[in-house]
Amino acid sequence: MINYVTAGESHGPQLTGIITGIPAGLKLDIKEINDALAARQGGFGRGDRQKIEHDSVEITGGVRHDITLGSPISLTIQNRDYSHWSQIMDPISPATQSNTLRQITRPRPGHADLVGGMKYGQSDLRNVLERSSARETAMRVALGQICKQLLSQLDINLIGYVQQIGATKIPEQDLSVQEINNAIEQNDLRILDSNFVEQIHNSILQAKKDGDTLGGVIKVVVENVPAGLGSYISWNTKLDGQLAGAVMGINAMKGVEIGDGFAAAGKPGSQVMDEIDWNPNTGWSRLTNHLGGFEGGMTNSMPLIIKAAMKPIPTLYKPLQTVDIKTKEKQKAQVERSDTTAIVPASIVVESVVAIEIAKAITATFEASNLDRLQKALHDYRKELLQY
Ligand code: EPS
Repeated sequence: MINYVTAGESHGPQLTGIITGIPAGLKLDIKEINDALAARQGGFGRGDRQKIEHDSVEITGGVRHDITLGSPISLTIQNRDYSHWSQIMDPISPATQSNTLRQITRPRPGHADLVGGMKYGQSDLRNVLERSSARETAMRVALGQICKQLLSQLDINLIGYVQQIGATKIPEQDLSVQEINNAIEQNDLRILDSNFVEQIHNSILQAKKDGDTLGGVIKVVVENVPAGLGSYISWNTKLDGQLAGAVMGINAMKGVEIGDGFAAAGKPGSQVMDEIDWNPNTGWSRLTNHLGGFEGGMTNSMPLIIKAAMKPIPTLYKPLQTVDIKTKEKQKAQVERSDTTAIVPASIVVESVVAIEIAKAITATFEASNLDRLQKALHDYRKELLQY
């Protein structure tokens, strides 16, 4: 079964990730992983940090001649910015006056700063900021893209894109993963309709001028997932619950929806349930997909639709009120270099964690030591479902 852990601070030497449970025999496309890392760095509204970084992954275990071995896969991504922070973020040298400069004592509302300091007993909130920073999501993307490549070998494809930035909502279209991919590649906002680009660029520029930030909504579509992943038998085996937890576990997420989500709550059942259909060639399906591909915590063979609401970034250049943790004086919050919006990068992060959770469910359901065997097991299972 797939499991993973990441380590590393935002301005420390590097990010490290280890993922277990990836079958042996998967050919990894490192360029594809690096392309996703580059995409996560991009998008309109990013700050100056991304001019310094050039994220690319180094594989240090679990892979030989670009084929996975079935053993834990370990990855690293260098933080180039560490060269500017090597004294302050030195993991080994004891603290001195000169290497503890740039302390943070004025917590930013909405950031982990204050509560993290209280919980871990930190007098320099940098010790919180460094790990709570969304820099860590670079590694989740690298790990998630390995899972995306595994899913693609099982004919399961997915994509994350941006549905709303600030108050601007992009009208929805019923498109395949490939069509979504083609549409969002046309602009630097990962939105379906490039006609909105100028308006959104202006709103991001305005927010930046105002010292403010913007959030948004991300949508992930997963195609060709077989029915029956997850289970109704216990709350903690429901796959929609696991997905929601993983998505909410991404920095700044404040809401997760499956299918019509909150909108379904206000409609009569007749407009929400997806009527059942059967065809001798394609098997079971639903006439609509309001429930986003889930019934009873299990996939039902319709595309999975997962949405995530991201709050605006809490670091404001026009800071809000806070209280200095040392002097207890009312102050303006610390201003740190940051992004105006990170909704575009977050869409790749959400896609990546969704890929991990689906891959996790598949490798927990079928024998997955080896890719050929897993492919065969899934093929047989799909055939069996067709004959149900
Ligand atoms: C972040 C603050 C900024 C972002 C960072 C997340 O970093 P810095 O303080 O170094 O400018 O750029 O995101 C990344 C570094 C990244 O790679 O996504 C924060 O406080 O969460």
